[in-house]
Amino acid sequence: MSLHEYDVHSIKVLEDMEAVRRRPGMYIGSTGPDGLLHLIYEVVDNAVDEHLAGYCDEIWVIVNEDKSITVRDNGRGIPVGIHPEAGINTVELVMTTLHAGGKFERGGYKVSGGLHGVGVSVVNALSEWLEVEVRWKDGKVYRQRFSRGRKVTELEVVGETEETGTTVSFLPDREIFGELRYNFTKLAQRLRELAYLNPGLTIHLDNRITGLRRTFHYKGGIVSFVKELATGKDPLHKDPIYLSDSRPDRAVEIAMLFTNAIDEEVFTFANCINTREGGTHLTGFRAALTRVINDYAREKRMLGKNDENLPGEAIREGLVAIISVKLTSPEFEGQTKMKLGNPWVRAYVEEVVREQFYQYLVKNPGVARAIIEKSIAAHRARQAAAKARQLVRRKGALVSLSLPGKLADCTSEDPTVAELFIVEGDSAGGSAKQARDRTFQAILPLRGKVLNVEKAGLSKLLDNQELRAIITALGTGIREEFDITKLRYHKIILLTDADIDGAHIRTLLLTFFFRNLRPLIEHGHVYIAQPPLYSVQVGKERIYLYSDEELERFRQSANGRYTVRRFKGLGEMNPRELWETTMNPETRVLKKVTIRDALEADEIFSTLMGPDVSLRRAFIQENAHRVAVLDI
Ligand code: 1YM
Repeated sequence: MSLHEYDVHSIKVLEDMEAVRRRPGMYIGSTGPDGLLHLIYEVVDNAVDEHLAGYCDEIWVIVNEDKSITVRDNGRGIPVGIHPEAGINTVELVMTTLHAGGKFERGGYKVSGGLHGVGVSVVNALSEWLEVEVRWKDGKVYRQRFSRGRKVTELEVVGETEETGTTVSFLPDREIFGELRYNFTKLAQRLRELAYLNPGLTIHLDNRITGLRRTFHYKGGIVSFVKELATGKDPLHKDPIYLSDSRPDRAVEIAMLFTNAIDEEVFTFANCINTREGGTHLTGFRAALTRVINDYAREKRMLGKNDENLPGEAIREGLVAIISVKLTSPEFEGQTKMKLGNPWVRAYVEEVVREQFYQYLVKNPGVARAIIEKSIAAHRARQAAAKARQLVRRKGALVSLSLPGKLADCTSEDPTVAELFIVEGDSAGGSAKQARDRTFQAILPLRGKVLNVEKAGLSKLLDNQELRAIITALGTGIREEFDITKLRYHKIILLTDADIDGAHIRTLLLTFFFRNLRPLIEHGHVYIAQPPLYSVQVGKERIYLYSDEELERFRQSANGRYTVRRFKGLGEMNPRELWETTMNPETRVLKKVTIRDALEADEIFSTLMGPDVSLRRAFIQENAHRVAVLDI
């Protein structure tokens, strides 16, 4: 490569790194807590890719005391030689080149598309410093350092070693991320998920800020994952059903367990990325499942000639399953890039499930019978429920006739302007009732902790007074019965304290909405109010501050005397303050809840309420340290 080419290359590098720093959101989604996690995932993904390529079986993730992150693997090490096309060492190339796809074609089931797979150079661009260490097969340790995407040292030999592997350490740039606060709960969950999806892999998490250490290793892979998800769910058979197929360019693994629960819990992954919006792998799976069950049921005469087919929803009632596909070039689409798009995957998954699930049923007739009997019962129950509903409707017993007693309704009957505040606690509810503009704002106070909706079935859920009050106030009905045209308020605003308890209740409510009233979130009707944490009096003027960072910034810029008051809870605000800061549409700040937020709440919730005691303990400990935030 000539000098000229080299200059052109380095100018391009600087431009690329600058572009990432100017618009970080484009590359990592946000510069909030999720963005920080993204940086870690990006580096971890490279180590996982090395595992998938067959060379690495252990990964360490360390959160250092200075808030820098270290990720280490025992793979081959990023190649240290000069890259034939670029003319610079490959480590530097990987760390400074935005990989726009095809730049360095790497084989295997690499992560691509979506928000992951933007490349580790993005991490480099957004780090105050980044250091790569490669333990190479020539017995030498190589090191190179960067700062904000720019090379600080050449690749140097700094020692000797008998092992191979890569270590990447970096300190996310505070100029971009502000205060560095990691959501350890989410990080632990993701690493745990990766360990489940890759049974040959051990992942260590060492949090030197909290002193918490965990090791994730699941020999049973997704079979153990499904078992864990199904704990407390009354299974129809003991061992999850496991189906798998693997070819050079594609692989699929499915674990499923049928239970007597009502919910369907099917999680899908493509190249270890959680495809929360589903996609072609899910479609193929569902089609095959419905087909196989109906074919088998007819063969065994559990369904008669004149019986209609069992619908998929009835078959999937109580199903807990993981579908994990791996492919060389996944395409991610959908609103949040979390939906698998490759059309051929549908037929592939469908074929594997049709053949192998059918074989399973033939070999396990007892289980087959149990699944089909459950499906028939579920189908009958659904039909009966639908009939009963029709009957009730005809009788004219409309929900809205009996609004909950605690609801302080608004006078307007126009849903498009009406707002419902769901308020934590009676005293805050009282303040809100005084503060509101009753023409369009309704208040529903909630008492105490809302029911744990996780393990509760539908019938129990409807016994819960607080949740029933919400359902009747909204007027829409829930789940299959949900009818958005009956919605009585177009803005549903959750108003909870700005502390851990408040966050907990908000998580519970979001989970409840997500599982029972999802279209409300999809249509953007659900909001979170943002009450201030502090009120500051400067002479005659009063300012409200919404976070510790805002207070810090205020303190740094303030001159003269001022007094700070911290609100311990909503109940401490007088009605005028509550109106000004949180309820008045002219001055308040509302956060619209997205499906992503709700999904996260759902996951956090599962951790909090789920069977993994150590995760729950970690969550609580971390909150006690005030380092983890529930950012919803
Ligand atoms: C702590 C992060 O990045 N490990 C890692 C990265 C690579 C390799 C091995 C690797 C890949 C290949 C061949 C290949 C990367 N290499 C590249 C590139 N851990 C971490 N471990 N040899 C080594 O894919 O062919 C990019 S990442 F481009 F240089 F091949």
